[in-house]
Amino acid sequence: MAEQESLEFGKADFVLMDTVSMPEFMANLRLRFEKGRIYTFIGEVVVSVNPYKLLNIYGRDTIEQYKGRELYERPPHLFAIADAAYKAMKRRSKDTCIVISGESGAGKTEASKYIMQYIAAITNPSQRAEVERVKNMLLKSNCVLEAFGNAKTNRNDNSSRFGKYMDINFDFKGDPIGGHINNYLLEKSRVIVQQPGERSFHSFYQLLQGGSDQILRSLHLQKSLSSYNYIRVGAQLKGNLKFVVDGDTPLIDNGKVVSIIAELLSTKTDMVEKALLYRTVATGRDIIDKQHTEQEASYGRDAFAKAIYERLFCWIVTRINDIIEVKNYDTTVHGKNTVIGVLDIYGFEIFDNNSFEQFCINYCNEKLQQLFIQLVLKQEQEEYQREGIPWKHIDYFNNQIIVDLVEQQHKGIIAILDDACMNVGKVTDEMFLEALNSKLGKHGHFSSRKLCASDKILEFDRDFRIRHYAGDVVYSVVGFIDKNKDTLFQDFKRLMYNSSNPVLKNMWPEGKLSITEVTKRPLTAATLFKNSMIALVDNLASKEPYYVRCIKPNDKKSPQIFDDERCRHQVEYLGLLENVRVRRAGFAFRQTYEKFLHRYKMISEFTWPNHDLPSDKEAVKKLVEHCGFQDDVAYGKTKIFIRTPRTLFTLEELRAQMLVRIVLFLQKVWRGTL
Ligand code: AOV
Ligand code: MG
Repeated sequence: MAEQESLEFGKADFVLMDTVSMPEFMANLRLRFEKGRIYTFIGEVVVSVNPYKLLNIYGRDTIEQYKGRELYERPPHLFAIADAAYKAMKRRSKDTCIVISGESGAGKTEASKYIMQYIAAITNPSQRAEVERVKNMLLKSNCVLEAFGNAKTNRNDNSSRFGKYMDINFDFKGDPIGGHINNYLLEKSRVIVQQPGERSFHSFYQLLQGGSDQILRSLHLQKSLSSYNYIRVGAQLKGNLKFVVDGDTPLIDNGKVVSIIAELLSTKTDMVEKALLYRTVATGRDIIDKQHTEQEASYGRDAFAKAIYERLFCWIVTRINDIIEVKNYDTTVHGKNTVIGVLDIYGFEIFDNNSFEQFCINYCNEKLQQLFIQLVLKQEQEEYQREGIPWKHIDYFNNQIIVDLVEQQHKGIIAILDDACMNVGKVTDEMFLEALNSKLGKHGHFSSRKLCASDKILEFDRDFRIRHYAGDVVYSVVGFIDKNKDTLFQDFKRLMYNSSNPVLKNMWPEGKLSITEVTKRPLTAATLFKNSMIALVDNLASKEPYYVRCIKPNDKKSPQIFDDERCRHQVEYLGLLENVRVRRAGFAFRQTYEKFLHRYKMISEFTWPNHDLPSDKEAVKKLVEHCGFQDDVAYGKTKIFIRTPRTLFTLEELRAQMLVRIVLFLQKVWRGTL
């Protein structure tokens, strides 16, 4: 547990609470927030409350205070957890990961950046040029990814619209030698449409407002945001690609735009026009060009725009990965290359209108919560088992039931959605909802208005509700089928593959397939996402995890308001109280016998300056009995476990008193006055 700060700042570790109760937890959290102490430990977990103002707690001097120190020696901070993960990696050659969770706007992305900065600051003391280059790239990649992958939402002005997991590789000296970024499902629908009050990705505005006249001219762009349909805030439009209908056939309204698109994509105008208005279909042995309806043409255009942006984003990530990948590291010569992973993903979110994207994002948060539950419990249990100490079970709300509701094979929502998408013939979102209702109607965490007979608005029923671990969310089914199928006509892929720009061509390798070779049933968006989440969780579970649990203090982005109701809700669903209980029901503090002796041996004559007992374990037993703490400890195979924090503080006090006596004694020796 953390070094005690003055009590005026509250308890630095929730484990120190007099009673484990919600009121006491909340009172401590509020007090610390109001005093600018935004971090508090629960053992090795950092609870963070978004301060919504710049705090002077991330500078060089603070970094120095945490470098190489033990977790409980300094006040709670992200740096303490970063240092713990780093030490475990360096001293014990463990792959570790830092999992940052919390709802949208709670401060995950900011926390991940401070953690990266800390790791960069404490490594490479010898200033090796290659390591400096890698560190720079790791740090600077962030702002590029935020430009292209973050956007203003109604919850957060700089909301991550993609998930990010970054591995940092270290050499045997503990210096970063490379890294790798995995990105998860970019919310590409934002390219074409945003909810009221929200914006598209930052990059569009940065380009239009910050791009030089020359760049804008070369891209045929105008500075005014209102010119563009996809990012406008409701104004006159010029220069967008629209379709007009002549009889049944759509025509392109503004031919000039097509030639601009062709120029920018390094392809030919007539080919762009053809891809926009026709699609190639195979009917039996014949291959024909089928003309789009206006609706199909508009769908195709939007799908194309989304796909271009998504592939651009993935291309940027690949480029960054190429630059930061570990090069010339021979493990047979240099020893093991170890990893710290940092996970910063989109947080749980509820909007006025929730769609497929929120469904995926919230499912992802369910997976992470499940991982937290498993690892926090599992780790404790395993530690007690390993050390041969009996374990008392603590009850949790286990959200596995919701994870199953979403991802279970054949029965879960994703399986039902995929089934609907596989149907030949026209499948509507309503039919998908019907299937959900009939298959999941009895599930305790699923409901929909249609299932409630008393509801009068049955006709307009288009939504279903999931009772998530973090709250109820109503999802509109509108668009689920299209977004899950994520169809992009092969004609667009071929168009891009035939671009004379090699970068573009490389982004669209499947464009070389003819219509008869195209996979008829590619994996759906939800299934791809599910698979990537399962792989992510497996990866995290294989590492030693460190947790940061972020809390959003209010919905107004205010540095002053601590909204009790909102905070209590988050404390509840994050399971923080249970976390404290697990920590306390077990043992609040544990340390290897060797380290324990190193720190406290001066408080007993049996161990100071050295002991003559057969083992460190025996010496620790003697010391503990000498101090009278034997009822509050358990002896594991390699570690001593102390139940109550008070014992540890008493030990610390005894140590401090003894240090003073030793110093006084030494002074006397030096002065010759003894
Ligand atoms: P998120 O990552 O958790 O949301 P952010 O890290 O983007 O949330 O934080 C939201 C905003 O809160 C930031 O833009 C800052 O203005 C402020 N903030 C957060 N942490 C700090 C801090 N330590 N110090 C000062 N200001 C802070 V989302 O990406 O929406 O789930 O998808
Ligand atoms: Mg974020």
